Formats: sequence, C-alpha cells, structure tokens
Amino acid sequence: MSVKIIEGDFVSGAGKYTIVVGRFNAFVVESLLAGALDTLKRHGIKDSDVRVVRVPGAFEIPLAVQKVAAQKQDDAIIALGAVIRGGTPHFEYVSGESSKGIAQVAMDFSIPVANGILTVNSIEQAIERSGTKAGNKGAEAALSAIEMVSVLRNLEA
Ligand code: INI
Repeated sequence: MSVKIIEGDFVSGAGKYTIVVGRFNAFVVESLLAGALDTLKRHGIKDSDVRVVRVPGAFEIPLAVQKVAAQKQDDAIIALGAVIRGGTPHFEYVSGESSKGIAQVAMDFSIPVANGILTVNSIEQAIERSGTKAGNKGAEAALSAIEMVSVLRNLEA
C-alpha cells in the first residue's frame, strides 16, 4: 500500500497574480514588492499576468484583497505591507485586522492569499526581513502563492 501525497511545486504555478501593497513604511514595502515581482518573474509568471494594487496602509489591504478576489480574475493574491510597532496600540489593531482580514478572504473566496505583511517590533527587524539577513518576506510570500496555486490545481485534478 502506498500513501497518496498531493502537493505543489514551483514550476506549474503559471496563472494570474495580483499583489496588494500598503504604502505605509514605503521604504520597506518597496523592497518586499521588488522581491515578490522578481520571484514571480523567475518562476515563469509573465509580467502581463501580474497586477499591483496600492492602498494607503496594511489596514486597507483586506478590503482591496476582497475586491480583487470578487473579480475572480486571479489564481492567487499576494498581500504586502509592513506594520512596525511604534509604542502605540495602533500596531495591534492594524496588524491583527490585516492578518485576520486577508485570511477571511482566502476562506470566503477559496483563493490563496499569501501573507507578506511584516509585523515587527523595530525598523531594524523590518529591514532584516525585506532583503537583508533574514531574507525577503515579499519573495517568500510570492513563492507560497505559486506553490498554493499548484497544490490547489493538483487537489482538483
Ligand atoms: N499602516 C501600516 O501599513 N503599517 C504601520 O506600521 C502602521 N502604523 O503603525 O500606524 C499603519 N497605519 C496606517 C493604517 O494602515 C491605515 O492606513 C490608517 O489607519 C488609515 O485607515
């Protein structure tokens, strides 16, 4: 008897992708976006199959993700933002609501929504995760979107 394993890969994720990006903390988020775009391109996703939607901040990301999902044009959505703790309760609200919101859209519309929204304590941690010693979370989010597109196709096959 052998176990049937259903999984994805990084070569069969061709399809349409929309990246929703918060402008807040732009110096970090632009590096996440560059990482995501580079990863999509290097995995064979055509530029013409990628859209970028910009919103003010992470708090606005879920609504834009919901609108994009409702269009039913994409195979996956990638959410990018940076929430950096500033000693105010705003951090908890913005980070909590943005993560919860995009997870809800994924379930409501049955579409992969990759979470590339950094929630960190300091600007240093944000820089580390946007292309320096801790990698680029935008690139990682794009990779997980590609893998999920492939997993879902294999699940439906
Ligand atoms: N938005 C972010 O994307 N990151 C943050 O760190 C942040 N902080 O700390 O305030 C932030 N706030 C703005 C928020 O996303 C909304 O744009 C704003 O509240 C208007 O609705």
